[in-house]
Amino acid sequence: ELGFTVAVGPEAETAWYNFTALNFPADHPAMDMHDTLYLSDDVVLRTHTSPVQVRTLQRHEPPVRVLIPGNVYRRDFFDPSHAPMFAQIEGLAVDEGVSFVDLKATLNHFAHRFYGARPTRFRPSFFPFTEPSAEMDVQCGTCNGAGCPVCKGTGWVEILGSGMVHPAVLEASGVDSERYTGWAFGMGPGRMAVARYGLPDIRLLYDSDVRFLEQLGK
Ligand code: 2U9
Repeated sequence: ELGFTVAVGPEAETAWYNFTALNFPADHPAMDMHDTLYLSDDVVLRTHTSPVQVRTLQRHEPPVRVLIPGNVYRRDFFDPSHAPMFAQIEGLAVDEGVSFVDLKATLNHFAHRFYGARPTRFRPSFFPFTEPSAEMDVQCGTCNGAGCPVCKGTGWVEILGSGMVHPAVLEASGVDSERYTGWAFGMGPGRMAVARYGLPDIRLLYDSDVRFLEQLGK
């Protein structure tokens, strides 16, 4: 509805596309073998879909408005609530004169279309690839904000992370950061489903229990 196109890219990525171009400092803990699956010294299974945005910016002059769905890999399967592979949807908009106002308006529009007319809020956050950064919450649909186990008593559920693309990321992708600005977001479809349908546990989505899947299909 908003003019975004869809792009995809490789699941095996160089460390440059996965980390360096995205402004991760060389000693960032995410680059540790403990957190990332390395296929060789400089090739990893991507830990997010962000390398695809870098590739898109390298190939296309702005204006760019793109959505990137895909599977990503992390080594944190030590705790039963984390899976080694999960899906992400990221988005990126880069053009002249793009501001945080565009980020808030677009993400609020999305939240209202997807979750219904529920209040939203933005909280300051940090990511290496965006500055400033913000996480977005939607009012808990299970308790309508009163506080319940689904929202851990807060009345809010986190639905995505976002921010203005860091100038160093634009420059690494071949974009003139004096001329262009951009914003980006990332979210997990599993978490989106939990918030939208009031599911009690994200792991239900991965268990392949036919009794659950039949209810979700309706
Ligand atoms: C480029 C520039 C900026 C993508 C972003 C997030 C914030 C984020 C998490 C959401 C839930 C990952 O699946 S999750 O755990 N992601 O919070 N992602 S901004 O920013 C980009 C991407 C590419 C070139």
